[in-house]
Amino acid sequence: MLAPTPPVVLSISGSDSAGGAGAHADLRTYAALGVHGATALTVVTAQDTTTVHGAFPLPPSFVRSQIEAVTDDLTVAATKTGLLGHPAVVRTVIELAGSGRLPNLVVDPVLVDRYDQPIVAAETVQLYARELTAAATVITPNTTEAFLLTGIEITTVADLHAAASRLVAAGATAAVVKGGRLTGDPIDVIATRDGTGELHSPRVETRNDHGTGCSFAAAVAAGLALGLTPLEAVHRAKELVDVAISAAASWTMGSGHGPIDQLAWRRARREPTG
Ligand code: PXL
Repeated sequence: MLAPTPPVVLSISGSDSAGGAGAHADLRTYAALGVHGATALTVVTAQDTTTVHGAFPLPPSFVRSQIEAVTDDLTVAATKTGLLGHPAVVRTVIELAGSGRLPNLVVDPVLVDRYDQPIVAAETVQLYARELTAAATVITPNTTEAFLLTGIEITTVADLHAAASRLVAAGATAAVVKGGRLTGDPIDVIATRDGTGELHSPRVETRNDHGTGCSFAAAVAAGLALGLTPLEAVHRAKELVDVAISAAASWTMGSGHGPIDQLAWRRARREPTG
């Protein structure tokens, strides 16, 4: 039987030596959703589940070479950006997106670490706020990143709505502001030109949450590549991440924040229930 060719999604993201986040999380998400993942690596990190011991940015010109190698040959249906780091890499993405080479661009603005400390230069943040947001089909900041991009301090659900709307006003087709760090059950807010809506999920008690944001954005990109609308892709991405967090909740991998089980989503759809 002839198998159909899967759509290709390109991740422009960093590598996590412990396999929890970055390109590693993206590729497991693509495998779970049945799309082919290609990568342009931006930064190679030496990290375990507790600490980032070092980060080695690849030369911006070589990041560009990887993107061009992939897009010159493969038909890319969607692109996801994670940790871009250097402003020159952000400029490259803005330029190539403007020329139509990076369709269905999902921007996960990786600007701070899990302790909210900045991990990129101020110039990188400005480029995201002024130009990359406008190029995005979907942008997926957490509350701190949304503050850096919009200037709106987020402490309430109403603030999530305001920040998501602001990002759409700035030119994104859709924006999801992830409110997981607010107290109570996690609420994310999605804004499109049609208005805003909320996505609710139960809070799962687990240390294993590394790569959650990467996986969410990757799942959105995969959904767009498969022909879903931004709203549909976001809802399915949220489902995938919820299933992946629950499935890995009791894993004991390393002494810190372990990975989530993106492939559980695929298993759940294959195994008969009841
Ligand atoms: O989760 C954000 C993130 C993205 N990309 C890389 C990372 C991390 C967090 O550690 O290492 C490569």
